[in-house]
Amino acid sequence: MSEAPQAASGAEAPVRAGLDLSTGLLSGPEVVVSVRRLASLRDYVREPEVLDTMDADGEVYRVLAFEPAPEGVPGAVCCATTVLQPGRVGDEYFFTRGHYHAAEDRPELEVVVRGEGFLVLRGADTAAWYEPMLPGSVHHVPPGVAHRVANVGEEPLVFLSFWASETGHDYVAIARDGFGARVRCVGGRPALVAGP
Ligand code: M6P
Ligand code: ZN
Repeated sequence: MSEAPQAASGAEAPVRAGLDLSTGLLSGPEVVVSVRRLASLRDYVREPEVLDTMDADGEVYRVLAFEPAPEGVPGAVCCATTVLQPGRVGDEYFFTRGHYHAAEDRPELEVVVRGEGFLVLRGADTAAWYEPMLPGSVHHVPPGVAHRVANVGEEPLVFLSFWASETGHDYVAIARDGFGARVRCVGGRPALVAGP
């Protein structure tokens, strides 16, 4: 029979962040919450005039981030929970802005806790493609690949992301050029549709 593990002697270190394994939500004194509301996505959606008829203050997604080192500074692994609400602007499903990494050689990992989504990916010289996101699915975003998530289900999409602290976010190219494709409802089903 194995013996019970002995407690190590010395001072107890505080837990810096906690993950609720059933909901996927991160919490703790170092977790920073950012909320993104509909109005801030006006320049990103296909039909801004439809967005103008909706609740500008409505929450589209929030990010609960635990970043042990500041963005751009090497030395830590960061993680975040993203909670992306269900909904559409016209036929376009709610989505995260999407970004390249400032450090082009840095990848990212996404793990889905709950909901259904499309992980939309594109390289600087490649057309967009996607991976379906389902509870438990794990997605590797290779270096140099822009990534955006759309919620194609009827409940909040909750996923965890992991990246190195030196990675950095670069929003400029996506804000200007988009992904060249959008996740839209076509005949009652989600599809990645090419177009600006
Ligand atoms: C995931 C990660 C984060 C990102 C967030 C929201 O949690 O990729 O790094 O910040 O999604 O996406 P965006 O920054 O593109 O709005
Ligand atoms: Zn990223």
